[in-house]
Amino acid sequence: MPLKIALAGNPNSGKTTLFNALTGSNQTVGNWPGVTVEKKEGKLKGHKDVTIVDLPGIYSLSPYTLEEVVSRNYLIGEKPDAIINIIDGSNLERNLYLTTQLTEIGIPVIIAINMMDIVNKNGDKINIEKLSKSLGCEIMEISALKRMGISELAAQAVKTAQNGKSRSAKLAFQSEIEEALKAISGKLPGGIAEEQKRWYAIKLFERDEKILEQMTAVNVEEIILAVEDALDDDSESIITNARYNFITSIIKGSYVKKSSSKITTS
Ligand code: BGO
Repeated sequence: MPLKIALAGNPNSGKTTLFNALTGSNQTVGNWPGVTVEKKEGKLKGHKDVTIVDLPGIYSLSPYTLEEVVSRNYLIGEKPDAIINIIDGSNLERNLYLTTQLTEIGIPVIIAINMMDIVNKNGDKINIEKLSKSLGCEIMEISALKRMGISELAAQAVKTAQNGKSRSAKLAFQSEIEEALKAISGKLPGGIAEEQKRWYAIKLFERDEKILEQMTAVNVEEIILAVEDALDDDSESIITNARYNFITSIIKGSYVKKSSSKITTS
């Protein structure tokens, strides 16, 4: 059965280097529908029936840049069989912000921690087992530049895509928000796949302009206002802060920076 695997990550995470390593010279370049953002696809080396779709480099799945909109429209609309989320291991905290969103859209995610040559050289330590547990995803360590761990990543990505099951998101928001998301989910129009309901509910809670335009008949303003009142913040910041708090808590348990453990004498 043909499989599609999307490659997603922050700009400068090494996505192009990884895409080239996974596909070799077997690539086609075009544009995403209706926009002049480049779309690259390629067959996974050694797997004629597996297509890797390179998404634009993004920091988030918000509706504010063309790249983010293209990426999320593809992920939500086309539902690839899996996502390889490449993250820069030397910049773990910042890169995980996107990860917390990719794991919410009902598609299996494999995380490829890139730049491991730099992480190792710096003497930093990532506890992969703990991080994997906290995020609910398989994690592979790679260096796209040094071509390290690429075949293992490819094999795991195919396996995950074939299996087809996404695990549920590990980020649980505080109870007021979870209750609001539940109430919003109950108001979603018919025809939305079960595994995508949480993503849509979060976007509506954030008053995502693109999703509000799509769902003009859904009125969730009262639900949002009640939470904003209770937590004394606007709904978009409430979600953003919760993501950063989650990331801080999991980094604490799974990442040790060598330099931070040194005792300074100055
Ligand atoms: C330059 N390890 C190391 N050390 N570097 C890596 C790795 C890795 O595993 N993977 C990628 N890089 P892109 P996006 C560069 O271009 O694939 C490097 O934006 C330079 N260029 O080589 O382009 C990669 O597609 C001059 O570095 O990322 C590239 O996600 C000096 O990370 C950069 C130093 O990779 C971004 C680096 C003229």
